Amino acid sequence: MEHTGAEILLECLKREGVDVVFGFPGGAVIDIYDAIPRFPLRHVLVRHEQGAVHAADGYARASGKVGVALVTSGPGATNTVTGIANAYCDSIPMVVITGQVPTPLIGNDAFQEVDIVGITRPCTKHNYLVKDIDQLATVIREAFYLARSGRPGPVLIDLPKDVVQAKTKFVYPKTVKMRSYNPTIKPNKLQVKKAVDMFLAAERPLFYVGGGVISSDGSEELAWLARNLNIPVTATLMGLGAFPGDDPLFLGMLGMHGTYAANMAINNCDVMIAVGARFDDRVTGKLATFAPEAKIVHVDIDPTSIRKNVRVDVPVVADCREALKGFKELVRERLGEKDYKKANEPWVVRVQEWMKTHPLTYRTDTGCENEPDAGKIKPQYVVETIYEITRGDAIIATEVGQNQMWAAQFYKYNKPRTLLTSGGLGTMGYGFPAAIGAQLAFPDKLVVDIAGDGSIQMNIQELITAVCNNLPVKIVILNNNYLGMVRQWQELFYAKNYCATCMDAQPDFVALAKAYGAEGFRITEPEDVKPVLEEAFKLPKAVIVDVRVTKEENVYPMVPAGASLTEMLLV
Ligand SMILES: Cc1ncc(C[n+]2csc(CCOP(=O)(O)OP(=O)(O)O)c2C)c(N)n1
Repeated sequence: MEHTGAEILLECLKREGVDVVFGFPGGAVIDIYDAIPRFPLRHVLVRHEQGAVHAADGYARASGKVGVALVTSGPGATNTVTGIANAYCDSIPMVVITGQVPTPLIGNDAFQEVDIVGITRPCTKHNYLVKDIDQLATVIREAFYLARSGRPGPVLIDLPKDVVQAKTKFVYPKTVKMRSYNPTIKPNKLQVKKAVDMFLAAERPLFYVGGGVISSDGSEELAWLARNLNIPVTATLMGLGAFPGDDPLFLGMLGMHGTYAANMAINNCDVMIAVGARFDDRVTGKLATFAPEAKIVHVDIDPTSIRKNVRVDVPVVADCREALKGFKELVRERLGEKDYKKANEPWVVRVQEWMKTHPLTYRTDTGCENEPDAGKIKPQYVVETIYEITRGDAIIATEVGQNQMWAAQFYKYNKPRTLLTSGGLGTMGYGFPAAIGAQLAFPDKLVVDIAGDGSIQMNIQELITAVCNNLPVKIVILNNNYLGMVRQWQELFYAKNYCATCMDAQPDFVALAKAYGAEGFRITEPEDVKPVLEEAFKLPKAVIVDVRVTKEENVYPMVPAGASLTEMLLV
């Protein structure tokens, strides 16, 4: 029996274990939509294609599975580019299926034609234009394999309309054979030994961990090593949750808005064990002065990441979990040699002293002398309260800006996959659709998007997606009437020239929530923060909480761009 391209696509999705697809229809994919009701697949109709890709991304980050988005050709496809680039920067497994004009029309400036394969070449792990229906099943199988294996990432499949309509026999390839693609999963034993020798001999070792620990499910191995050897841990924004945020060995985030203790530890460590992190400029600050005393072990599944930004003494190319497992096995054998825990104690004491003398904190006066009518609520207090209410047992998504940094600093992520945030690209408008994706993956979990008043407006249209799918996502807007993070830079480095960052003209977020069929609350007094958030979190529906916070609050510590990590501006 023969099947259409549309049926083959949907059958392949079923076999890949896909249970939800985020999408938006159009002429080039109408045949796929015609077939969807015949398959056991939940299709979530978003209101903008960017929302579809971010939702697929949030679903993937929260669940560890491949997220899937389906859109039409032309503008449907171009609307996905930001979401694809976002997933690419953060190594998130995703398959994006775009419709394309029929093959005979490709290159003819046909209606709704764009070269999406060309456009997304630099921001996909791989992409395909399927010209022959007999290749379709193989391409889909490969696409999922590529998206989830090695360094994960987004893969795009462009499907011309005639291929979707054509018919052929369905053959699902049993295995994937790609000669040129063979990620190294197991670490080289010699390199593992060199690394272990190096950090066991260290006096001031430090783990610097990133998203690779989370995506490889390496957290348990990391915790075992850190605790058995007494090695402090700092994480990137993407790495938050890889190691329990409330563990005494955890120093918080490092880098531009990292903690004093983390940045000082970087500056003073003698061996740095970097795992699944890529030495991004927001983390390193001035490269020439980064970790000046440290020998560096760098574990990454992507060999091109190693030595890209910093000199590395011991490269370990492997899946992070496999590498950590390798370290653990060797360390276990050598635990009797010396009391490593005790040996590292003076260093841990020193690091913890930095935590005590310079904890994450904020001023409790409003600091807004020029704005007597400014809110009295501190945004950091709101994040702390969210943590207090949820006891860390929520999935937190964030937008981008100050809200994101406060969410990173003042909420403790004790488990992996509980923070969904746009790390590499820094995409305003990411958090809310990502929260929708996470809520679909975990219908019974509390999912909260910590938002800024600017960012939330970038994909606010997805509120109706949440409402009509009964997704009780909560949005907490830290409403400072500013594009706060840019305003902070203008204040500190551009003589307070607040050009184009004031957001005084705003929608009524409470009325807006209600217009979409969601619930809305506004908080203007500090004493209302806890009870109103508690009430909002209990409601079994989507909610916006508009919290009027102090307007000119800054995120501290701050390392000015290009400065050394020790040159922190403190509260
Ligand atoms: C799509 C996009 N456009 C512009 C920026 C630049 N940018 C970074 S943070 C920021 C301000 C965000 O303001 P808001 O969402 O209100 O959050 P706040 O910083 O006030 O918490 C801007 C404009 C961005 N990151 N993403």
